[in-house]
Amino acid sequence: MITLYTWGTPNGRKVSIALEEMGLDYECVGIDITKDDQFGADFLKIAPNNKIPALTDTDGDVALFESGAILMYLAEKTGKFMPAYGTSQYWQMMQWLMWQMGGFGPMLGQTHHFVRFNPDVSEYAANRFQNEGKRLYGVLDKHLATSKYLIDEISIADFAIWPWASRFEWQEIDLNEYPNVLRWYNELAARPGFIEGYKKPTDTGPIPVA
Ligand SMILES: N[C@@H](CCC(=O)N[C@@H](CS)C(=O)NCC(=O)O)C(=O)O
Repeated sequence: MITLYTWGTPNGRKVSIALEEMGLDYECVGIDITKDDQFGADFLKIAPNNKIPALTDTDGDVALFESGAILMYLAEKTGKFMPAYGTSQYWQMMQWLMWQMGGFGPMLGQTHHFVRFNPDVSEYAANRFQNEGKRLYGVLDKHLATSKYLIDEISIADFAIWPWASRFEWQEIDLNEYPNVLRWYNELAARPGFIEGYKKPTDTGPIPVA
């Protein structure tokens, strides 16, 4: 049995979208990070970094945190959404997954703090993270001008990046300025796996439309 410990955030939705797209059975446990559930003793045993998402799988006695590691585990388990190890497509996929984990997620997460939630605390920080966010959207747009997905086929790299783009309103990003991102974003937003995965652990309303 797979259990996903999650909350309705981009990092959490990466994994619920992957589970839906892969057609795996799973149960969801809501970890309300606005109420400090992530510091509960039982959760910390699975996720000592006190952040969602985390996942356990009784098939293999697995307990994992870090969304990138969880996506790779699920792709390996199912043989879906990840090219064969060692192929050039595998390394291209890995490159974009790492780009998300090291840049698109962390930088946009800071944009949420300094542009949306605390716009007055530091003009320097707000400008720095918003400019970096725009630069990253530009990189993504340029790549998607010649590639349908992050690699030739839809992969866990798309599952990792898309939920961060779905917060474009919080980031004060106009997706119409990034037409290739918009095309990719809308196509994925219409997939049943994305629609269902976006609702976990509780339905917070429809996917934002740009
Ligand atoms: N690198 C981690 C980041 C996870 C993360 O930042 N989770 C946030 C929600 S999106 C969280 O649980 N925050 C609670 C806290 O920092 O106490 C991953 O990709 O899994």
